[in-house]
Amino acid sequence: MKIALITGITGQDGAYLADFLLKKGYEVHGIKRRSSLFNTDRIDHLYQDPHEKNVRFKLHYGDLSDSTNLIRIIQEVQPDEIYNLGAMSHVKVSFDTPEYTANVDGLGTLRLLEAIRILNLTKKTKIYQASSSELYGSVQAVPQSETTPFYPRSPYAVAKMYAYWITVNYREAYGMFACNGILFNHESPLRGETFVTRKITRAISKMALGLHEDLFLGNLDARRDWGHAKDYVEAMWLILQQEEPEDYVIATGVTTTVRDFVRMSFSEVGIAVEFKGEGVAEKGYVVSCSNPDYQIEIGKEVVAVDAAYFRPTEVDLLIGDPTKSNTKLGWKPKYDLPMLVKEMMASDVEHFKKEKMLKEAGYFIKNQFE
Ligand code: NDP
Ligand code: GDR
Repeated sequence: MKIALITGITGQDGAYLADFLLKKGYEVHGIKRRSSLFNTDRIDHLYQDPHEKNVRFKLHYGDLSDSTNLIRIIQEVQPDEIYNLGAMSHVKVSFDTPEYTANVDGLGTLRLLEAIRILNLTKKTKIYQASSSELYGSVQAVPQSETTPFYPRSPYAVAKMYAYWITVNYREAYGMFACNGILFNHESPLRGETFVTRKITRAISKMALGLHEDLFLGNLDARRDWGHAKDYVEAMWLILQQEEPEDYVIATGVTTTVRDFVRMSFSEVGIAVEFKGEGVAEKGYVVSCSNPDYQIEIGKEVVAVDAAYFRPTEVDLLIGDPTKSNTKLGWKPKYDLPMLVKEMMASDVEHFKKEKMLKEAGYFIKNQFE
């Protein structure tokens, strides 16, 4: 039985990857951070009582900023494969916490690579590094491929650039099976709630159900190559199953503006929205509603721009060239963007329908101190 260790197992990708590897027959270990509230919602369905026999899913407390902790866990687990998904992954937040982001997203990768080296596991343990399309930053060429030059535009991207190159360096210096997956944006119903796609699908679901009024966003012109996390974790695994360790772009090859993502999400609940105005004065208005389940006033302003969500330096356009992963890995995404939006909207509508029912039945506790 192969053994995998996943950092960032409580995140969106960690949850999908853990599920994927368990189905492949792996023993899966994950590193979770200590938190004052439970932070394992996304993986609770995978939990196995440690008192049972043949437990194949185990969690360890740890942190990418703590070398000795990482060395101890890797020594204990003796993994065949490490997937380094742990990171402070929010680009905008990295401008507020640049040093912490560099420590975890940049040096965290170094700590793992060094742990493998110190423990003499360089020939046994393969490592996948979660690199990002944010490395391309300021557009040098499109579509972006494995050979497009990097120009990072945020503390997050600069930290990930260090992680990218230290992974390449350990591969070349010590012959380690260390690979970068340069993944373009990927989303799902499990996406963190402050990333733009999930922020949009949550707000629109609430609006349609009469639970919420408006949606404030930043740059509506930004274009992203959005795929589904479920497809992307399969690519991570494929990258570590190859004969030779290499770096791969994982993308759909299609790019869409934030504005169009908003339109597509509204249309899932039968609402058509038109945008008027420019820059910070741009707003979205309801022009029609064809779904009788949802009552929304025609002409209502439902989207507005708030400059607070602008980034000091923005990444305007991402569109990946997945030729290498399509041909060498045989990887092809099963989801396109309309399917992704449909799934995210259906999941959020379902969630907020339950919340609405609880609220109406008087079970919704707003403030436990009231
Ligand atoms: P999430 O933000 O959903 O998950 C991040 C995970 O990292 C969480 O489990 C989080 O723990 C954990 N983490 C944060 N800080 C630390 C730390 N100091 N030590 C250990 N673990 C930590 O991200 P995604 O699942 O979306 O992304 C996975 C990885 O892929 C990240 O590295 C991200 O930067 C990268 N990436 C993501 C893309 C995307 O579009 N989703 C695209 C390209 C790259 P907790 O739950 O406790 O916060
Ligand atoms: P990104 O994702 O920065 O690409 O990083 P995010 O969803 O945060 O932003 C995408 C684009 O939307 C614009 N935007 C907004 N973004 C947020 N979060 N909130 C808003 O209100 C808003 N309005 C407009 C942004 O300016 C941006 O252009 C994600 C993360 O998962 C990274 O970890 C990963 O490396 C990259 O994707 C690839």
